[in-house]
Amino acid sequence: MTAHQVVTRIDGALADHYLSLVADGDEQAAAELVLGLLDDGVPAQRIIVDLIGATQARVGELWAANEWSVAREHAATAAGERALAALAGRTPPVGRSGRPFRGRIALACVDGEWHGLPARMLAELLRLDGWRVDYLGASVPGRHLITHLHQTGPDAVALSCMLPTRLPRAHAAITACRAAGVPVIAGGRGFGPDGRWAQRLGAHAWAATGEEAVTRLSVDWPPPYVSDLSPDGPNLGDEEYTHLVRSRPELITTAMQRLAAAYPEADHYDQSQADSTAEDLGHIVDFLAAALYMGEPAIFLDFTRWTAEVLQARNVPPNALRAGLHLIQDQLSDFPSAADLLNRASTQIPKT
Ligand code: B12
Repeated sequence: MTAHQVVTRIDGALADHYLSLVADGDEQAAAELVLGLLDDGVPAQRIIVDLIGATQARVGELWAANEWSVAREHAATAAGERALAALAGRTPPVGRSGRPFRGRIALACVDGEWHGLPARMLAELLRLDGWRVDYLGASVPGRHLITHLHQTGPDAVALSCMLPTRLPRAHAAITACRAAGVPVIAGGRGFGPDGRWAQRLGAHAWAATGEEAVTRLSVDWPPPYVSDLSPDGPNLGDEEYTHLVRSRPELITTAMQRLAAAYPEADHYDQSQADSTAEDLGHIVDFLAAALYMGEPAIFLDFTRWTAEVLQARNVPPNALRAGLHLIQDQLSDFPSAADLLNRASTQIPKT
């Protein structure tokens, strides 16, 4: 593709070219390509969704299939962030054109949620639609979010959660926003298929994509204010959930100490393999805790199924994951729901 070619739509060849730039970590070229598209008249919304967003999804697939290292994924994500920032710099906010804003929105990722780019994309889409957006960034602790609400009095909070493990924190944030009288629109795949967990946590609305959120907020916002949390709310404070959260460090340390006995290949692990294993055990505990909190086995079973595939792509046999599950399960014999879930996860992993 040459610099002077006029491009009016995003097709496969262009997407491949952009992917090759971010694959190379070439932030500058990625940003230039995006600005060139804007100059050629491609709407900013299409660039955000069909190019930057769609490429991120491909980046995820390449990492999961072990074709890309974590470092390469990080560099590509950084290039995507730079391209988005370049685009934002070229499209001034409505307020500067003299037209009034539609309203003001505080947009934040849930505490512990580091997937900032999807939320940043949403921020730009909302801004392009005429909202004043306060983008608070990744991992925003609930108390800081609430302080911000009191200082700025927005019309809505948009809360992003890409990982189900952050749902307990999302619940706390949504509850606090409701108490402050600000309606919440939730989004991100962490809220489950069709956003089914968003409503149970008390969110006023949910949208699958940034564009859907733009439509939702432009046609029927604010929603009728509902002061009570839905009656089938999650098991906040459930004894098993609380135990898992409190004993997380001990569960992982004990599992690591017993690992070589349960899975002899681990005896030869180098430091980085041992670190990855400890990290994976942490994810097992976190997803298990989230599944118990929400009373949703699928949160844990989907995670273990996906982890088995990711490990397989890295030549780690299913038995390694099964051993990890058993090592946690052995420490939870007094916790029937947790033990049952670990058992179910273990039986669904392929034998070889
Ligand atoms: C880049 C990336 C990262 C980067 C994030 C950097 C950054 N600055 O964002 C880093 C390296 C930090 C990362 C870390 C992890 N990641 Co990651 N990551 C990704 C990846 C490849 C891309 C994310 C992205 O930008 N997607 C592009 C956008 C467009 O996706 P989107 O979901 O369609 O976004 C739209 C909607 O979600 C919606 N939306 C988003 N927020 C909101 C909010 C509101 C209010 C509304 C209405 C809508 C809305 O609008 C967006 C725009 O249309 C995805 C794979 C993927 N396919 O998405 C995995 C992915 C999200 N990661 C995953 C995981 C598991 C992890 C880790 C746990 C990995 C690990 N083993 O350590 C950690 C956890 C970190 C943490 N605590 O947050 C999983 C999550 C699985 C799950 N939900 O159970 C995914 C899906 C990979 C997978 N399984 O295929 N990750």
